[in-house]
Amino acid sequence: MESVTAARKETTPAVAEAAPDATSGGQANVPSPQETDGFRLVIEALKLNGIDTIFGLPGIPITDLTRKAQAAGMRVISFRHEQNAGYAASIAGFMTRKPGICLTVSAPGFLNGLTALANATTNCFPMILISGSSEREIVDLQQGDYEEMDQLAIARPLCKAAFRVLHAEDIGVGIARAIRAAVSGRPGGVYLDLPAKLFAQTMAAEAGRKSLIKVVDPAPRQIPARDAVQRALELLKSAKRPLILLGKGAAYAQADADIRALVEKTGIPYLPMAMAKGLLPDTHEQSAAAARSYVLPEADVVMLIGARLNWLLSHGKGKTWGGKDAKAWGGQKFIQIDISPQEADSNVRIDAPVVGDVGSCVSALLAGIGATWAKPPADWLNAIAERKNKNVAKMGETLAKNPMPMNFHSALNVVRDIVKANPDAILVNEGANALDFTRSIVDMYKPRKRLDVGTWGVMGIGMGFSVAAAVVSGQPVIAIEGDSAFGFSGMEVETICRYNLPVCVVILNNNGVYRGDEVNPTGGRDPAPLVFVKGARYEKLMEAFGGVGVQATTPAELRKAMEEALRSRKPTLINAAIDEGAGTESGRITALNPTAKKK
Ligand code: OXT
Ligand code: ADP
Ligand code: MG
Repeated sequence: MESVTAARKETTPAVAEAAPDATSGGQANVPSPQETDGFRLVIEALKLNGIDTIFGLPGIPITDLTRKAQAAGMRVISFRHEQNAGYAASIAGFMTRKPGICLTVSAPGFLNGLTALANATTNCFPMILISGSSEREIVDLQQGDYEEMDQLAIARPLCKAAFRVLHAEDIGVGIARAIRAAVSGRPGGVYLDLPAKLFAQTMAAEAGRKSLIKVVDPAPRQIPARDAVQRALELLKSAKRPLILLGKGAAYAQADADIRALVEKTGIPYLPMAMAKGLLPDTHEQSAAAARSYVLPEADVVMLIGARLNWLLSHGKGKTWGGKDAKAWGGQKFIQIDISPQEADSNVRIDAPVVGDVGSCVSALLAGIGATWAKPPADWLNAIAERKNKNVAKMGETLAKNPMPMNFHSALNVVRDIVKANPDAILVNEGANALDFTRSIVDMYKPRKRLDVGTWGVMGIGMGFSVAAAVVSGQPVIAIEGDSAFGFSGMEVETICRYNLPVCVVILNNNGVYRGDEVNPTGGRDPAPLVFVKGARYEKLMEAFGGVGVQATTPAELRKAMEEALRSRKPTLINAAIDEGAGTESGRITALNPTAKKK
């Protein structure tokens, strides 16, 4: 820190400014060896903090930043639309616990990235959206600058923190603050505004180097209070029908071995939220996923680990939890492990909040459990096993059918086998029916292998997540996409081909949003609002860029194409033709969809 003040003293009077995109081609404004500039300082500040990848889309004023970052050895992944770059950055943050970087141009590029920033904040994914911006003095007087917009003000309510850097010597502090804000406490999105003029500012190279900050311990452990842990253990001990709920905060924490030990040592059945699937293998005997609608209302003590009682858990009350009506409490007592002290009581009373990071909390609980912890009563475990076996057998029967055309089950039966044979592959998933059926049919075997629409149920994450997952992990990616969902980011198949990523996209194509068989009730020429071109050949899109395109009309064709994609690691798009009448409105969340009263 000492160096920043020193640097400012030394250099402020000497800071030079020049128009950055006068540098296009990277030729002009090259600082002398004794000097550095805004471009270099941004890159060096990121690299100093172990950030080696940028997801973005070039243009004024950040074109040279992308070039120079690549020249400096960073991985720069260029997208076709900033929203997809933003989703890529956010999921890279989730997978690595380092902030994912999305880089955009000003106003429209910034706005395109903003949805992903807001989504990252909602999902507690650490990400930094860095956008170039136009001339402050013109923007603030609203004099009509090129891509004029007060970006900082617009971003602020949609993210955890928003900063602007005006002087080259403050770049180190700006990046350090952005990193800390993104990953400390509850992770989230951060906006960093870099005005065009900043990039070409020069300063003495030595002072510039000293102004950078390597962030020490960016996400400090948060140790839970001993009495909070004790309270939680006592409540858990008193339970007759305990249940553990694992959320994506638990997956994010990368405390996999301790979480598994806690579940196994207590013998408590657990339910994984969608992105916590695989934290323990879905085939684990303590998984209650196949008895969800039984365990939620029947449990008496529920321990939430990195999961929120939001809409996905019916706010912890109502009929899902055995309440008498939609708002009534079901009688459960809750233990909640969360890094955010404000999360407890957000929906129902939390009897034992344990505030801290999942790793520290779980290890404290493990220490408190000791060697003599009694397993839950056998009648509870047996009752769950009975429901579970019934559901699994029922699912088995459905999966064994081979209807023509294919339905979601017969297609996903193939995906289920392929994922089982390739447990390191990452599964990206979006759609409505395509999402819900995949979640319950396709078992996951390892942590953080399932990436999906998350807290907002947002469509459009598909190709951005796939690109980032492949880039960050080097593992093959299988993207199971509804045909509508795919459309939100489909152009990024070019990105997948350009970087030659091992991504196998499977479109479960039922010709529309939810299903494809609706008709215009007026008999007019326009199609119904939810249906698409029948029998669209999405696989041609992948072929257009040199990837492999396959149309699959049977499970056997789908299996062959997926096996080949995983073997070859070539970008592949399989267009799986699904019965257009197979889906239901909004998938499993039909009840959330208001419909006009039927006469
Ligand atoms: O216990 P019960 O009997 O109930 O059974 C449960 C489990 O016990 C059982 N189960 C199992 N059985 C046997 N074996 C195993 N292994 C097993 N595992 C589970 O199965 C059932 C179900 O289990 P589940 O899933 O755990 O339980 P449930 O009750 O479903 O859980 C509740 C929820 C809420 C947690 C769960 O449903 C959930 O996570 N839902 C997420 C829903 C979601 O986010 N949906 C996406 C949004 S929908 C909508 O908004 C769409 N839009 C609008 C739009 C959006 N979203 N975004 C933007 C930017 N613009 C617009 C659009 C446009 S979806 C959409 C496109 C849709 O069309 P597509 O073509 O893409 O997709 P298709 O529908 O395929 O055509
Ligand atoms: P899900 O949708 O899987 O239920 P949510 O996104 O709703 O998961 O909840 C995740 C929760 O995990 C958030 O409340 C967040 O504060 C918390 N969280 C995130 N990272 C950590 C961590 N390292 N330690 C503790 N809690 C965390
Ligand atoms: Mg569809």
